[in-house]
Amino acid sequence: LQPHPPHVALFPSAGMGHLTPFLRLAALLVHHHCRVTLVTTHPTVSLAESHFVSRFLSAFPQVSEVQFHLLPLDPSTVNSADPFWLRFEAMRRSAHLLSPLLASLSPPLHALVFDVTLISSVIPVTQPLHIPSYILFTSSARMLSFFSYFPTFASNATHDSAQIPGLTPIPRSSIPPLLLTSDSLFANIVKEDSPKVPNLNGIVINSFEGLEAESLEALNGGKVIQGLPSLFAVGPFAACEFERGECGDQLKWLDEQPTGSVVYVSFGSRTAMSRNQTREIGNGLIKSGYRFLWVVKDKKVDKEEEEGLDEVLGHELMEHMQGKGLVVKNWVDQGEILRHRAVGGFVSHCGWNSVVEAAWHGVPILGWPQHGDQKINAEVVEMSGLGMWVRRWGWAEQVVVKREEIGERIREMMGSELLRRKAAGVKEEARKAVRDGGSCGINLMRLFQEWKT
Ligand code: BUP
Repeated sequence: LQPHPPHVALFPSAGMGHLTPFLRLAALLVHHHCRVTLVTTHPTVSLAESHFVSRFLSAFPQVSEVQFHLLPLDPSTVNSADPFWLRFEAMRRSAHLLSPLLASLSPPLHALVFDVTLISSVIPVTQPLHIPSYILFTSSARMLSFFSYFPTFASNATHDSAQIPGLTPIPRSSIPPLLLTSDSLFANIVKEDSPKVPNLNGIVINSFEGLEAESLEALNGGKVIQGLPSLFAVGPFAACEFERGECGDQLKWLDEQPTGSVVYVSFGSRTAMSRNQTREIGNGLIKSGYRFLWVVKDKKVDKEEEEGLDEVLGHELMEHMQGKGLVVKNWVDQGEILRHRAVGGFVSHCGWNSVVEAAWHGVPILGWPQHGDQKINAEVVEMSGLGMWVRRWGWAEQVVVKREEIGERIREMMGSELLRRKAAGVKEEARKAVRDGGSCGINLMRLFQEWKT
């Protein structure tokens, strides 16, 4: 036990994709005897977030919670209608209110670890209080490279690819479309925050060499930008015990399926597909000939999910799917599903947490990026050997991908012995990273060393 364990506050932003790695990091820090304070914002945008925070706080009574109250946001002053983005902006505009909360914490903080979308609003709070500022970057190291390099890229954004030193070029078609849309909220946040990366004390990331050797090497070698602060790759984060949800029926069904025979399909916590596309996916799954476990989301925010599967999928499709798979509305315990021996492939939007979870379990991915950083993450999936993706499928809502094509690509992924072997190799690397003497422990120790001084 350390005589004076570091006291670290964590300040996540909105959405499960951001909250999940923060709470997994918090669990890791508690495990290493750090004193942890969690800054929470209520009400959360989604129900999934509030359940997750409650479960975490009950599992870790030693973690203190500080509730952060937001100023009201006039949506007409923000160029976005996405509830998660509106929350990001509300948090940015309210960040100065953190100052008295952080100053009153005892013992004083060794570090504040916050979300990437808060860089330019939180640094003015932490600097006068002499609290070292770290971000937990919630996406891939490849995306971090692009984010850090963005000021240079934006100075000549007509290029047909981002040529980041040390990295395989990122084609323009993989860059989040909102970043190429001047005056979008996303573009404005990234324009404001990315030049301030060198002002941070450090960057923590949920990644590891076996998944992202190229980007981690370029970032650590100082190739991407000058003045990048220390990078701590403490991944892979796998689902923790406190996250376990009710999924008895699904596990029972999976238990009855042969090993590697089921394709798991989920597009993450904040992608609502069009009805048309959803029904093509259903028919595509039937055409694939494989058993499936499919999470259907009809609304971006779970609080608004009102209609049942019959309405979303239509009665006819529901009938056709009978006996061929399991369809679940809105949410499953993904950690439990991915670790089940029956699951042989994952059709994923390539949200970063999902990618790392698939890597942890060695489940091959058929990537179908929908928004934001997901194509850049899909490139990582392909480069690492963890899976494949179909570039011509485009962004969500650009085209409706037809059932024949979906079925065919699923068969390709599920039938590929090569993908299975490569994904197993990535899993082995993931497990190596968290073993004694692995990169996760080494980088955590480096971090604790900084927090001690
Ligand atoms: Br949906 C769903 N169960 O049914 P990502 C998600 N998750 O456990 P996102 C479940 O939420 P962005 C479900 O395991 C992962 O840890 C999943 O994060 C879990 O995608 C997390 O994969 C989702 O990063 O966010 O939420 O779309 O793309 O914004 O990072």
